Amino acid sequence: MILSKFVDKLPIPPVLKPCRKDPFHTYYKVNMTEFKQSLHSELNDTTVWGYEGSYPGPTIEVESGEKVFIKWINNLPAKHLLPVDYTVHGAHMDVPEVRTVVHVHGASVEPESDGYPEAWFTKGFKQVGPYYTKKVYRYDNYMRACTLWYHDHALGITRLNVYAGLAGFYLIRDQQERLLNLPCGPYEIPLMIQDKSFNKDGSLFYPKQPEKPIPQLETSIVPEFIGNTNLVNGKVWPYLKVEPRKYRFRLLNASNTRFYRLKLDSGQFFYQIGTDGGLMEYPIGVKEIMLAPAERADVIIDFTNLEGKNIIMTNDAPAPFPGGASPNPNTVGTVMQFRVTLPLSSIDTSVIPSYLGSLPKLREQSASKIRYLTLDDITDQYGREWMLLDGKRWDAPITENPKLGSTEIWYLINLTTDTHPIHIHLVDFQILDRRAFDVERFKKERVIHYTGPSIPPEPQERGWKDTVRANPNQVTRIIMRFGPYTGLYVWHCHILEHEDYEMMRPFVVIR
Ligand SMILES: [Cu+2]
Repeated sequence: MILSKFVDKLPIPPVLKPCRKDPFHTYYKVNMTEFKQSLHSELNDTTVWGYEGSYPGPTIEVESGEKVFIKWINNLPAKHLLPVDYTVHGAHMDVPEVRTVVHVHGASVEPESDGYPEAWFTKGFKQVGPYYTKKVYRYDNYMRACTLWYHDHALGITRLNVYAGLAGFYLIRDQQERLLNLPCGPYEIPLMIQDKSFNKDGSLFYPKQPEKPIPQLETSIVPEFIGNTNLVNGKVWPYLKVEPRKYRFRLLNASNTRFYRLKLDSGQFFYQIGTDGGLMEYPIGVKEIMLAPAERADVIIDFTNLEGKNIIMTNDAPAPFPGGASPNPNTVGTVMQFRVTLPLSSIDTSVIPSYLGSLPKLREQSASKIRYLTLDDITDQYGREWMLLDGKRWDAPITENPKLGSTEIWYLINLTTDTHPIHIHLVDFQILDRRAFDVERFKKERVIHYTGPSIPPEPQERGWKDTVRANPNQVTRIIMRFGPYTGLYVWHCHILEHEDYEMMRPFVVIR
């Protein structure tokens, strides 16, 4: 059964209300529960997990510099909604099946509040992971305005917890951004894009086995999850009625594995104004936006003079990326529809500024350490594909130990055939370049022989990033400065099926 497109209105997640707010701090409580929600009007209501009874979770909006405390509360059932693979690290039979820990993706946060994968907790904090330290997380939000998101990060079941619905937006605002007069209020809308598949009864489908099942195992992790529908803000193929004016959209790819290359079927431009870490220096007009899992793009779409038009946002990124099949235009090649059918309620005085603000550039010469880190593809004891970072498993001793305040360049040497979105907690980085190299020779000699010129980051990536696409056959170089906190964090591939199966490493910032 193929669900009809554009029959459901785009939901817009509510903005979370604080329990307390005074000039010095803001306090929120966020409950995780299981409930039923309509994800498409032709489907029975679907059992999902969400924050504060909402999937996606409510949007958390904070001001730059605001001190925010959040008590994340697990009120989920003891049995997981989706098939758990007990052979995966941290998800063995010795831990409770349902564990949660929340990470605000892209935020610079003290280590105790960053959502370390082994700092999980169960319902009522009855059981906690070995790295659990506290109930109430603290967010200093000293970063500039940017589009972040929060999601679950529990070791070994992140893919299942996020797929079940545990994700929401976290927006930081500031005065500099306000002065730019960007589209705001009802004309600023977050769009969380995800792929999912459904069983006939409307329940979420997540595979128990890969395409070639592992006979020894009842349930096995899959090397990637590719759904057959697209959802935006928790609805399959929704529509949004818009006025003939400019809108600002915060685009987020919150899928487990699927990459999106978004276009508008009207052929019109997206005016991209921001990357993962906030505003770019100048807006750029682009016909397509590429988003790997966890990447964001802050864009303006101008519907002025398009009264009566229907515009479809499409996707033509192969899945898995880049070697997989192209999406069927009738299904996952479609994302959502904009209908320019609302009357103009007031004159559009918002602008697409020609200049957004200065961006300091991190200089290569300022780096005190260079790390060469491979992305590897090997095979586990069951013959399953096994992706590692620098040939090491999650519980191998820590090898990345940057000094507080120091600048480092990381060479991400991709020896696999997939693009991996590499995410580093705590810091924003800049992409220096990508460069083709001889993979086979590297595997033999462990030396990089470049086979092509250095390719600068795409214009869409020229800003602060926290997730970078490391493409196959390329060395991707990023530069970042570690701080302002010391302590234990993680870096990992954001394909959640990879992250859950060892493609994640701890790192420690030392004094
Ligand atoms: Cu990966």
